[in-house]
Amino acid sequence: MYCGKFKPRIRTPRHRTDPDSLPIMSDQAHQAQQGLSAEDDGLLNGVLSHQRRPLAKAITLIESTRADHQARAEKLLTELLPHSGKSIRVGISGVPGVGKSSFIEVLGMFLIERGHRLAVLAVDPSSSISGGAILGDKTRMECLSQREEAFIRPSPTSGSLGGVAEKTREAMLLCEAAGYDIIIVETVGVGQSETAVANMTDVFVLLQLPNAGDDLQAIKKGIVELADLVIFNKADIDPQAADFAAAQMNAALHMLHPGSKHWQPRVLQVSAAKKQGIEAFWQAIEDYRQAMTQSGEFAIKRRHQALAWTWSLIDAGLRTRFRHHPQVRSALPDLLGSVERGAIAPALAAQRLLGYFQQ
Ligand SMILES: Nc1nc2c(ncn2[C@@H]2O[C@H](COP(=O)(O)OP(=O)(O)O)[C@@H](O)[C@H]2O)c(=O)[nH]1
Ligand SMILES: [Mg+2]
Repeated sequence: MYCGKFKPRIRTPRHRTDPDSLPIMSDQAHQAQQGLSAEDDGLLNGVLSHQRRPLAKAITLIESTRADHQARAEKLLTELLPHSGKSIRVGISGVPGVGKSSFIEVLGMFLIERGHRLAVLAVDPSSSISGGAILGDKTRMECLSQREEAFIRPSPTSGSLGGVAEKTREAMLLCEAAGYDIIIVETVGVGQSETAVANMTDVFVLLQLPNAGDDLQAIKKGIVELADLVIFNKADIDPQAADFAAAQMNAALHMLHPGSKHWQPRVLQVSAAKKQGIEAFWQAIEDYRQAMTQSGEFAIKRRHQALAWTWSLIDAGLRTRFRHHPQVRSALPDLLGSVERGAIAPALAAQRLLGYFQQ
């Protein structure tokens, strides 16, 4: 495979790894760091000096369900958090076969040539069931994966609390601390993964095929309402069909999508295979970022996302504790059975179980 279609530009990269630009640790940070083992200290410094291997190891640590690993991961995250946040987080969603991997590969090469560094994370709701069949088979991204400026991480199997995206958010923060200025979170159109990804990214992109069936599915499932950009890929196959689909989607978006005061969702056409429309796509992302930053919405959205994330972790944590509570555990099967048989009202069963939990 030939990996160099975009002509390299002769100009200084904007985001190269310059030792002088790396964060210098404050005394306070040094003190806090005392809590880290020598090994984790190595990981911390490795991540902060933009190395891929320590980053991969740090992500493995946060993905681990072992209690001792989680304690280490928590400390590491605390150290790295102040260095996160300086990126644009792009969610990309679409059904298997729409061309997500192909598009991200081409987009990634385009961005690297403009001096960016990008991390690609996958959220795959199938991974815990099938070992990642939906995304895993084709996430190779051959050209991109050879580049030092790219970090590609397939989906972890689902985390201890069962959420598909549970660890992806933390992985994203680690990637930011490792100097990636563009984070792409890829997901398939299955289950709740789209909402989860839309809730952790700044801009949500829906990749579509230029045929009406695909549009209707997305509209029916309410995904279109999440999208800031709708992209028709494979526009090379039948340009007329792509024009038609784009026009229809435009009309649908005007009806369905409330948009925001400063951004109305856009529809674009691309071809990952022919490397067409990539520059226009990135321009739309830049326009979005500019409009949202100028209006202050960018920061507000991130703050809301952080709060919502905190609550969803609390919800998940409470649920786990609830299920592990000894009295709840022993009473649960009988009470649920009674609810099923109609012998007890759901409200009463819930009230009793919550009562045990409070004891
Ligand atoms: N003609 C054409 N084929 C494409 C385009 N983008 C992707 N494909 C093909 O569509 C298939 C699925 O692409 P892939 O990137 O694996 O899709 P994913 O499952 O969404 O990641 C592959 O055979 C690609 O070569 C495109 O723009 N035009
Ligand atoms: Mg793929």
